Amino acid sequence: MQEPTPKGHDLIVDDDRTSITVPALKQAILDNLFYVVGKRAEVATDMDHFMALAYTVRDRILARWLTTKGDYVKHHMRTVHYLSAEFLMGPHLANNILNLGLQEAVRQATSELDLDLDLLIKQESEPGLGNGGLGRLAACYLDSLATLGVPAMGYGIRYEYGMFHQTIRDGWQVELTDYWLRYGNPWEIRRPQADVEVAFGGHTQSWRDPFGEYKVQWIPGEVVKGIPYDTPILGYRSGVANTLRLWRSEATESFYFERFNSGDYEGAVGAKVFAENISKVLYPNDEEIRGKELRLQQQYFFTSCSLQDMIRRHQNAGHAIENFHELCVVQLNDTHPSIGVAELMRLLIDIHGLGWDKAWEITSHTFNYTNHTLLPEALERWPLPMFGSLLPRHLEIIYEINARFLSALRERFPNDEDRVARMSLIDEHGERYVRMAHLACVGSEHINGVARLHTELLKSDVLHDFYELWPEKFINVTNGVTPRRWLAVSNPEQTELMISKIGQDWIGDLDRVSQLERYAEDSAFRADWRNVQYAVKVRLTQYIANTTGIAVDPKSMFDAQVKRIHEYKRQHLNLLYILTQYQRLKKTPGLEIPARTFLFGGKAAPGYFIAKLIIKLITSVAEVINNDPEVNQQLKVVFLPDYNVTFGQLVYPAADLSEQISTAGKEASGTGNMKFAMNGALTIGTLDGANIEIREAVGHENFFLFGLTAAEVAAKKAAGYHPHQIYESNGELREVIDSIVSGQFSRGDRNLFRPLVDGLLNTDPYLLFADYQSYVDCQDQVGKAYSDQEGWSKMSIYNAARMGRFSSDRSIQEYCRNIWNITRFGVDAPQAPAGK
Ligand code: 8GP
Repeated sequence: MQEPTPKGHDLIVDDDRTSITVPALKQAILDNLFYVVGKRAEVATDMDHFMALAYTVRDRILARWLTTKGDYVKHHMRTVHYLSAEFLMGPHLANNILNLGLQEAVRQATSELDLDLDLLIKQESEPGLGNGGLGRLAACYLDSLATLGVPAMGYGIRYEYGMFHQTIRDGWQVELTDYWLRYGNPWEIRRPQADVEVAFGGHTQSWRDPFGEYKVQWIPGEVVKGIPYDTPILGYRSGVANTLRLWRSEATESFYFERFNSGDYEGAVGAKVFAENISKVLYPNDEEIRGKELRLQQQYFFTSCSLQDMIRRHQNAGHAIENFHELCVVQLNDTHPSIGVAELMRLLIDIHGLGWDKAWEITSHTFNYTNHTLLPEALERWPLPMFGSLLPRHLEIIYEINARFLSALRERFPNDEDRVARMSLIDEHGERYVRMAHLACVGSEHINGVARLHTELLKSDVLHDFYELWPEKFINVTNGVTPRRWLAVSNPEQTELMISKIGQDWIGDLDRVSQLERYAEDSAFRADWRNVQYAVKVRLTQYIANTTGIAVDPKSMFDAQVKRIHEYKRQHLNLLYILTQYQRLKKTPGLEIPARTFLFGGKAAPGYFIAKLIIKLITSVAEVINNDPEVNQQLKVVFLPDYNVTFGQLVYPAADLSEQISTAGKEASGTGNMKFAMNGALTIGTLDGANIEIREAVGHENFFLFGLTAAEVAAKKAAGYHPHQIYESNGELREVIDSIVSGQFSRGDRNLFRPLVDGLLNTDPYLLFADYQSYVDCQDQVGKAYSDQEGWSKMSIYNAARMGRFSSDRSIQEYCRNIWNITRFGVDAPQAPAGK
């Protein structure tokens, strides 16, 4: 074997760790099985073989990874640091095989070893280190950053327990812990030599140094260690592999032993528990987390680790601290890492000795903030006493930032103390809070929303005062999703058909998918399109049968709503239509409607009672309808338990109809809407989030629109909304609501669903009743349209062909151009081999 040389392309040595010939891959799988997994082939399990294959693939990424890192340093490239409390990566194996261009070779090698590649792929437990949209967006963005060759690094937390697993017992959601690391994680590399220390609690001391300069020292109460775990993020055929660096918290030996040696055993154990708890578990809340100290510890922990790491790498590369913001740009994925603004100030002033003004210049040119929600209750704020006792030095810094900010504000808007109070970093109405969104706004160069409407609503409403002060900071970047995972990996059947007509360039450049448009008018292609769709539906049908025991008909329309369960997303509006159809069928047996299978999937935050009750109502309605022979040939309702990325990969390709039915003005963007449409599903949706832009792109005639606009919603609420009147005046709605209350779906229990129904009748904050008739009419139109299969296929193809804009590659290019000021892409790294 040749000795690898330490530089650039020469790192690729054609040996059994890098060669991609089929015999070499076979040999490598066997070698890894024996030497890394420690098993003989005769006794190896599917999991052992998965591990051996994963190491084989990782070996083929490593040269690209190390070369990429080296190139970024060598060329002094401006680098994006994407800070996110969540990265919902999904399983890596199939995606890495695709991005390496090794699909055919690996399939051949495994089959010659008598291994079933699809079965091995299924062994991988997904790292569920996120709740939903925000975490999955971070993962799509990492894929695009590497594909485009943007110098970038993801930073987050290596939660030991990720998003809980959901099972359904007696129709209710039950949460089980997710120990995703049980069998080990073949993708990550622990780097203990790059550890950092993070302090908490204690107090500060200040003094004047001999030159009269004001100095502060933080004497912490606890110190913990952050250990980085690195995962390579390979671009699609780009030759680039960026890094996702996740931090694990551990006890520092010194703190532990100090207490141990002085006989304070409890204290020693306590310090260890404190430290290890920080990265123990992901909070399973998708929008709102209130006052949880551990959550603030997590946020500060990973943000501080990441900033210290960035500074160290910056200085190790020979750069002066004063130039930090020229080479390092930070994107704050929501307010979760926004404590970084105060932390970078602390590091620059207290540790690196810069003055306030220079430190502020650097800080305010380093950060950018993405907002992901319009729900006012989801804007993070921390009770001041808790914040001050956990981060005393940061509170002082925030006070100082605030004092300077407010005095500038008073100069600009004299005699407007209401405005000052509204914009202050400290909420002083009653109990005092630190407002994290305000800290992010003040400390960031750019602030962005995630769809056009969302950004407009930030400007006009949620962050209106900041927009008036700094209009130039606000920018829109509509979300996107990666066509690699969400089309090429998850829908091989459709991908194959598309490649046969328009080649494969669209996988790396989704604008090219528009070439598919001309096939919409080709009836032979439409027939192929339907056959592919049918095959994909059969795949999901088998899965549904295996997991839920429910038999669904792949010829029925698959109508899917998969996303977190939340009142504003209105899974219960979908239910109201299902029940309307149910009542109609009961009244008029044999009513001509196309058979439909309603698919639901999604988790409810464990403490969110109404969301859990919505799940119970879905499963209860499913039980009644699926077992009613009068209707169950035409209607089926399925709740798919434990919805996650892996599962999404099965559902998006199989859907005919995508439900995007949030109350207008509530869904910041949505990204599931994009995944469905790319896979050829038609959307029924409101003018909310990115639906608006999707409808513009695919054409109004290829989208089922209903409901009030955001402006109409606001006007209706302002005028006084009376859902009870709608209930009184709409016969079908009244029957549906009465049937729920009657106990028809709760074995006679008239109280079970009362909290849900009473909420709708009395306040209905998400305007289900106001949109009910419009939704029902629109759904009836959908049914009619589906009966015309030729017409439906045309619309489906137009949807798939016009989704180029919603690739996360486009979003990332916009971030590079409009926010990060990154113009240099790519590295010297060797390109991935050609091939499928
Ligand atoms: C989500 C938004 O609800 C969704 O519309 C958007 O597409 C997605 O972010 C990506 O931009 N927001 C969250 O997931 C969110 O706020 N999660 C926080 C609790 C973590």
